[in-house]
Amino acid sequence: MMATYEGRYTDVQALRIAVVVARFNDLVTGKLLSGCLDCLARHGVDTSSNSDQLDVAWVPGAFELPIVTQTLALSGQYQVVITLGAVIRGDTPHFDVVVAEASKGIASVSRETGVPVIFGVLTTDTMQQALERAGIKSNLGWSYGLQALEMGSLMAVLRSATSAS
Ligand code: INI
Repeated sequence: MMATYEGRYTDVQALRIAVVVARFNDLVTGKLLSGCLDCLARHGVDTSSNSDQLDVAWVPGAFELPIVTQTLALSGQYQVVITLGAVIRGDTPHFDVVVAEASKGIASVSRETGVPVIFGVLTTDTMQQALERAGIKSNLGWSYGLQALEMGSLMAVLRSATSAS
């Protein structure tokens, strides 16, 4: 019989979540973090300062996201990690290098550790475009929070289904 696997947004009690945020362009990344935490809180995650469900790590820039994400994923303490960053082409001669290292690094951490990692790095041509995606028009941080809940839940469903058969 065909199986359909889906993550839910309501299975939050069993999740421990880490968020790794780049300080570079923190006008943008701080807003992404606010949107992300707002989404998690509205879905029942304890985002208070004494939370046992959520930890936040700050790194200098998007280039450093993979190594810290890897350390957190390997700790075995988190079911999902969210990365947040903003790389802006107009201000960044080595835009392509930073974006390539961040994206490849984050993808490989996720595959190699088996911990889902949400790619929340905005890559835009201008600061205006980044701000539009971080709150002026919509806040993609909110979507990254939702995607984290879905993936944390989906991986739990898959693990349980595949270990039972
Ligand atoms: N880091 C970013 O997150 N965004 C950027 O736009 C950016 N620019 O413009 O260079 C950036 N650079 C810093 C980089 O991520 C590292 O922190 C730095 O090179 C030290 O390794």
